[in-house]
Amino acid sequence: MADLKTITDTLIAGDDEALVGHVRAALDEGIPAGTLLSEALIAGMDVVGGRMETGEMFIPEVLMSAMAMGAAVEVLKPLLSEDDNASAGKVVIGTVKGDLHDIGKNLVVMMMESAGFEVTDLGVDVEADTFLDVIREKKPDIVGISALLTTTMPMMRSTVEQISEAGLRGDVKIMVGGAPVDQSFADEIGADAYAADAGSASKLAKAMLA
Ligand code: B1M
Repeated sequence: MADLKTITDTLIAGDDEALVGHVRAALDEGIPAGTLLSEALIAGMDVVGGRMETGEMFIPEVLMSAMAMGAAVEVLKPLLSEDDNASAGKVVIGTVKGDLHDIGKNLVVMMMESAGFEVTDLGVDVEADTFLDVIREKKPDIVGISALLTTTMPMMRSTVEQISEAGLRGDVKIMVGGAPVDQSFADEIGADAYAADAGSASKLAKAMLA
């Protein structure tokens, strides 16, 4: 019997194989994928974050938890899809320059793809120039920018500024997100939208283009 606490503990321990086994078992027992994601996995990453802050966990251990999280998300991915798969629009997304965090951004990609968006994922540590080049090339409806560090939030601001300075601001809507970002920061830097989590990011993206 796989319970949420076992899953959280296994994620914190960074044991990817055991975690995938527990997640599969929990799904077999009828626990919904969304519950596993939010109440066991994301909750576990929050514990990891707290331990990282207090020095109880170090970067290599945090990375193992992050890798285990990625493996578990792969199992959940097909089950988290939304069904109304009309072609919803084009999205270009990336984590800003200087920031290597991608778990949350990858969840946003997953939810947007499953909601029918064609997503170009630029990965992490993305220069503003790369956003500009890809906006020109792909002509997306929405540009998504993620930042997980307070120290990379200024890069988010500067990326938005550079999109404006390049004369591309009228062509795209900009959505921002990531743990340190909030609505007031999004307003301050002139983004069109802020989403607190992957589910609301995909819903908001649909609403923005409706
Ligand atoms: Co980092 N890290 N980390 N880390 N890390 C945090 C963010 C931190 C809060 C931990 C802590 O101290 N408590 C802290 C930041 C403090 C701050 O800025 N004030 C921190 C730090 C300090 C660092 C380093 C500087 C540590 C060091 O080297 N001394 C370093 C920086 C490296 C760099 O980026 N240059 C670093 C490194 C790393 C690892 C590489 C080890 C690893 C990342 C692995 C990876 O991503 N592949 C890592 C991890 C795993 C974390 C924590 C523990 C977990 C992040 C995560 O994946 N959360 C994190 C603590 C925490 O968040 N509790 C921490 C789960 C994820 C599902 O949530 O990313 O918030 P989140 O995404 C959510 C929403 O934010 C939203 O939707 C997602 C899903 O619902 N969202 C969007 C995200 N992007 C969005 C975009 C949108 C819309 C919504 O629209 C476009």
